[in-house]
Amino acid sequence: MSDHQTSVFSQIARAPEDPILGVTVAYNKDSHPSKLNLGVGAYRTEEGKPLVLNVVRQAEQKLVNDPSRVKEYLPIVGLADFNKCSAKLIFGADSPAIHENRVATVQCLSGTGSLRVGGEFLAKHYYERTIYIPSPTWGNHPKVFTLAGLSVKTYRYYDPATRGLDFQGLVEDLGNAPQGAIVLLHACAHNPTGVDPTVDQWEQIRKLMRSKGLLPFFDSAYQGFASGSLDTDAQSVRMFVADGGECFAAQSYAKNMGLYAERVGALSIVCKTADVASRVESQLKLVIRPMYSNPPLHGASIVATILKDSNLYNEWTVELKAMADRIISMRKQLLEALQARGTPGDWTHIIKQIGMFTFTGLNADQVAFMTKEYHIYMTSDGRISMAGLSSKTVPHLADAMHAAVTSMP
Ligand code: KET
Repeated sequence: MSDHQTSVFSQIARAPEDPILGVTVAYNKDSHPSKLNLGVGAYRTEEGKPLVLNVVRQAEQKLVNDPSRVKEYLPIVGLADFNKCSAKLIFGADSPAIHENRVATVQCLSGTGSLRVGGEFLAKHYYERTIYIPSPTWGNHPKVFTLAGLSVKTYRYYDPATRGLDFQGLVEDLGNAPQGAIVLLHACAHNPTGVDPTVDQWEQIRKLMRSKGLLPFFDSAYQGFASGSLDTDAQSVRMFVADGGECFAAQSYAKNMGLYAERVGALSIVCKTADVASRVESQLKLVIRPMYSNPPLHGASIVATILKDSNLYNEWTVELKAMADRIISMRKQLLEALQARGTPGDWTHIIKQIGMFTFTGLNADQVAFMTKEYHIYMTSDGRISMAGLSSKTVPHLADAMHAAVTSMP
């Protein structure tokens, strides 16, 4: 029975806010003057302002001044220059895989879109539809891959007792994975833990995975943000490409170029031969066309302009290093502030962890307390975006952490 007063959706349940982006929604509703958003991984300046990189401004100016530019559709795979430069950025300009035309690269909607297109491709064309993701991992990973049609399992990654890598657990779990299973790896600056394998451990992971035919799928959302060097942060990926084996890489320019809202990223699939790569690319087009047809032009043009021009590229590396260094200095300041307050516990993991986030070890109740009493917003797993912190706000955060730890141990 239907009547015109009743919506066909009247039975619909209200969905919860996203665990990460919902933190910003709650923050925006708070009118307290000293509120602080340390939820989403977005870089802010010492003044607490979003940053548009100088090289991005310059590239945009160049684009605006070029009257030959038009707004025609891009090809399904995106901007050719952007794809070429993106592959070079992650695999290295001298990568044999690139020179041998064994890499299929498609422009996608930032890191998330690249993961989703890669996931859909695998669900359609790969024989083992299980993907292993680290525990814990970025909260969107299980949703992206499940909706893509893969079956998601986890492998041990982080040990809360040592606040470090559970290397033995990782090796055991990947060792027990079925032959051919897909393995999601964070290329660097693991989110949310800030804990990365050492080069030696990467080598062991690589050998184990290759011996079992496990398929590596790298998520590279923070290249340059971990060490401040684009090459150092791509080392894990390059080790897996150097052995001649196959590998997936999803790149995002949201963080390292500050292009969050432009939604610009790339999916690369390194194949054994050029012939396979070109057939893979032809099938990627069949995934993309019915999903969003073809990608947007503006962000990709900015990235290509910067990556093609050696002056802009060099300037970018300097600006990127400055962002990475500011985060490292926030780590030092926060640790010192907690030590100065005599906050119970060992907090040295704050300076040992890498990348945008500190995985504090604070529990959900302590986080809720800090939000209620101090108007500090962060994800309930105790993750703090260090990029949202400044010298001015460190004392406020340290006060809140101290109170949370001492009043609700
Ligand atoms: N991978 C990882 C590991 C990641 O942390 C993010 C974003 C992405 C991919 C996707 O980013 P994109 O904007 O699609 O290029 N992480 C931050 C923002 C978010 O959750 O969307 C975050 O963890 O705060």
